[in-house]
Amino acid sequence: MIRIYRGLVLALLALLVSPPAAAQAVLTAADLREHQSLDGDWHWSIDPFRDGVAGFHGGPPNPSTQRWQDSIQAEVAAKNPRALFEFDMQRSPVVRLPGSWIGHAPEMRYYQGLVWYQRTFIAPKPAKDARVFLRFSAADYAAEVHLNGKLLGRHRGGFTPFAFEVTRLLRAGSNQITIGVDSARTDADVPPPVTDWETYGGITRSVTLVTVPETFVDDAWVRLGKDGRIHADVRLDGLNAAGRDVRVKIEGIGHVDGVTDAKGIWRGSMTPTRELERWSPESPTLYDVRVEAGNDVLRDRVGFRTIEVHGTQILLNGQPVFLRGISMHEEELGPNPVRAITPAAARALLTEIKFGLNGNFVRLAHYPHNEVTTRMADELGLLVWSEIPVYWRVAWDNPTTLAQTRQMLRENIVRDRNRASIVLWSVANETPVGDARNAFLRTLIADVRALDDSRLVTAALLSKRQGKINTIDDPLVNDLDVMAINTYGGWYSNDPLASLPSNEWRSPVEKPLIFSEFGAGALAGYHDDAADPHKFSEEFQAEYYRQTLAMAAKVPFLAGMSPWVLKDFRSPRRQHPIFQQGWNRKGLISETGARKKAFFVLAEEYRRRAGSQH
Ligand code: GCB
Repeated sequence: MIRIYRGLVLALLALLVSPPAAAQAVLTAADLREHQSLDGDWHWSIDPFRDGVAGFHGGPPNPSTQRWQDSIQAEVAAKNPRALFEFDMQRSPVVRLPGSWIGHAPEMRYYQGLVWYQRTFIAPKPAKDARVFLRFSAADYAAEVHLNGKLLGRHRGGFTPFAFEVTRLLRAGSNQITIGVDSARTDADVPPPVTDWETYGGITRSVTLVTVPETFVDDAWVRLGKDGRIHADVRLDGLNAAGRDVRVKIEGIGHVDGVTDAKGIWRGSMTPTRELERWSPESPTLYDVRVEAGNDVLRDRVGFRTIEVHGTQILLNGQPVFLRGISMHEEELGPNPVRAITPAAARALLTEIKFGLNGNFVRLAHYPHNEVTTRMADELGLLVWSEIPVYWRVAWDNPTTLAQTRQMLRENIVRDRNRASIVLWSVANETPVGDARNAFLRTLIADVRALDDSRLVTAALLSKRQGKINTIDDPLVNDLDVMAINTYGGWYSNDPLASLPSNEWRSPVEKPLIFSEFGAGALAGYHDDAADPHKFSEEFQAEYYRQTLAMAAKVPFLAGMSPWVLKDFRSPRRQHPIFQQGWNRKGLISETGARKKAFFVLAEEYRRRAGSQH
């Protein structure tokens, strides 16, 4: 008993002496900054009972299970015959990161819990006027990070970046980094434990050491306002952040100068000295942008465009645009994806949308995707719907859930608000109407507007159907710029497909609507040429698309669609032994990229719509 008590006191003291830091920097456009990649070979070790986090009585973990110890376990044991380790990170197996652990070994396929990763790296001693941050593009779902035996901090939320300053902790020469990643989620998390997709626990995105000058541009947001001027918000971090000269330069367009306030913040705007080539899917022009402050230069590639709503239309650069889209998960093509999105993997998926389907829009469901993907959308010219995983059953009354969700939303928006491709921020998917839910989502909507007033806010809502009449009766429509509905008549209902076009849609407000989902499953290669084809055949899916598209064509306030879904994706809840085998089969292409019949139906519809748009 006394030992347990002593353990607890020690644990509390340790917390007081070195409180685990929250993520410490935004590091906008970090992927374009000078950095050392820590991707590559890492040792890994599972810890199913979390012995590395706490002892079995709940106190601090026993030294024999502390994976992050700054030691070479075999050397310690060689010198000290009584040393006890119940792990040995340096002799644990090695995998290449980033990539989910579901690909590490067959027994990891459905593992939910804690896994430790460790590697060493050589770093020079940081220059006197430099600062170094350890940045994670994402770790799914919760992470704790240790450098040379010291806890740097923790992060929760598997889809957004976080960074810890390590300037003073780095050793000249060899350094050891250890990360505990825990994929288990509770009802208080977003997303909650039950979803319709694979969790992909682990370090799924790049790890880098980013070097910046002592005072640096931590955040810069540069965009075109509806007034035709370019606006910039800049925030410096460091000892000399206040009263500092700042210059924002746009290649071939001009520059604007200013001085930061006492908090290191400067906001300014400029009239472009030359006609801007506006970014659009047809012409995805990006400009080199430099934000200069003291010794720091932050570089980014930014497109300039406007997006707004007029009545039931969405206007891109002042012109009505119909969003010819598709939804997709973050999962690379191939028989055995591990959520490792390289630029080539992102390009392969987005190219299929842009040039295969004749699309101009992608819904990145159901959580913030890799920054590689949003950059690729900028480059290729695809409008983007970006969302956070407020999905199905969320703990609306739990203040911790709300706080965590707001943090995730902020991290997503701040990471990506320089991406011209992103036009919609979505705050939820298929959440049942109720007071607590409405209040929760309204807080998020207000946050979006405070963080970024230049884009549109949406959410995928549920609708009500009586006979042939579908009504959007969610009070949230009043708060959103664009309404969105997921509709599965004919797939999850027994309606004959031929009856779908006679469905009618009614809206309580004069706003644009997007069909953010509709879809039907089909196993690539399964054909049924009967007049009334069976579900899961390519023919059923193709006919479902024909009829649903005919329904959509009759909705006057429809401004776009992102059917479900580009590619078959892993979903542990989809266990039909013949048709699904752990995959949600609503893809228009199979997991390896084979195009199903419905692909061509949608591609033809989009070709027709693209033609009539000019
Ligand atoms: C939905 C969900 C999506 C599912 C899809 C389906 O409404 O938003 O996450 O995967 O339906 O296939 O049922």
